[in-house]
Amino acid sequence: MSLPFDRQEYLSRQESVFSKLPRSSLAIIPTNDPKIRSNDVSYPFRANSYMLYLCGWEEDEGTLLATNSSGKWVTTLFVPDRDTTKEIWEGIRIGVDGAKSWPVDHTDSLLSLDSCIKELLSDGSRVFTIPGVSSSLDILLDENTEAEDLRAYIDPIRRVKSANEIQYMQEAASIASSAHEKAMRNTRPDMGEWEIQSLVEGHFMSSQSQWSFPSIVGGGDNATVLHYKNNDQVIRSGDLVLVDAGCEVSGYASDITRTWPVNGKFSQPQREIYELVLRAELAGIEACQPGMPWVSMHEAVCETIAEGLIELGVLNCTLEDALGRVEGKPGVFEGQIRNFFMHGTGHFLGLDVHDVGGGRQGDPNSSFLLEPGMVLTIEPGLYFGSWRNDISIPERYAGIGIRIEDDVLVTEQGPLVLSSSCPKMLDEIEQVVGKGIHD
Ligand SMILES: [Mn+2]
Repeated sequence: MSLPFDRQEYLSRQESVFSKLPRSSLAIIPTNDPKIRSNDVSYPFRANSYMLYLCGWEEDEGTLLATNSSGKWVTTLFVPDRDTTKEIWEGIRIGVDGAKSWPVDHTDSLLSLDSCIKELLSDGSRVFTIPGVSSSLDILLDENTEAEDLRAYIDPIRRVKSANEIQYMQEAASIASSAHEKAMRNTRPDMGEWEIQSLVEGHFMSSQSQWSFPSIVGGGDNATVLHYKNNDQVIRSGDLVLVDAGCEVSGYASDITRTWPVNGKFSQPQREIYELVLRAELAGIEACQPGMPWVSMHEAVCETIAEGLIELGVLNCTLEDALGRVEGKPGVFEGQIRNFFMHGTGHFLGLDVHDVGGGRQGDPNSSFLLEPGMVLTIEPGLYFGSWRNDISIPERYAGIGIRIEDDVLVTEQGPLVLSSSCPKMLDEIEQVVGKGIHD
């Protein structure tokens, strides 16, 4: 089997991380624990992203250990032993010998991991690990030492993608763009949300990909529930459908949202809100410039939405009241726009769909600047749930939920939209919806 990256790329990632740790320390990177769904059926296994990042080990057990006792970092990958009885049922394992072709210095049996860790701990080395991933490792470390969080050293490195990583992310964005377009082309009134889901996810599967998070397919009011997941309602003519779905290529995620009218024609009120969300999204993308603060996209989006909601008469207040800036907290807005746009503008994207290294816009701890190689989503939305009884929802827009989300790479020349092949403009969408497949 071949790994997504060559040996050198993994080794240079390891070097970037480990060279920042104190000498005479120990780093332990576990993979996820397998999870039982019920009785003897497990959830499909997905390796931990830190493990994939540092050495590409995908099997459902394994731990990477890095030690530095003589001034040089040495890595050992502990993996399950070959076991014919288990392999008859579950497939051939890579095993200790097979794992030697992974980008590590040594391999060893997982059975010797605990005693090896205990021995290394006995000299009082500082220990770094990813907490909350493997419960048995957490217990072992808790009993023997005070482990420190390795994520602080890896996350800033994972934040900036290499050319090879960007290639996989472009592929994931292209597959998800086609999946959305395919679903648009085959949408008709009175379709079930699940049927649209099957068009999107069927395309992922036929492209040898899989979802990077459970797909959201919400018709009408269901689009106003941010993490709607039932996908079990029929969508009537006159309603919009919101589809938030993405896939993975070699572990790298895409995450795209489009909203379209199931009968192929936006009503006037739907058009008004769609145009505003689109304007905000384009302003957010434009703000993805190298050297700009992480909060700049959220600022641009919120300002556009506040102005637009005032223009449409949804808000009857000053721009400042609509935004409700919080002194000393750039990128934090608590004004009336939050009744209708209640989430962040986006997040980093990578091996995790909500990738590490950022935090949400408005988080005062996220004060870094954008750099070429960062990939993030821009995803403003407006939600007028007719079921909301805590705020007043304008009659004209009741039942409308619209979000538009693209995957954006920051380059020296400015933003590059990886999901640009997915229809987004109003007339493009009206031309595509319900028109059948043209691959
Ligand atoms: Mn997203």
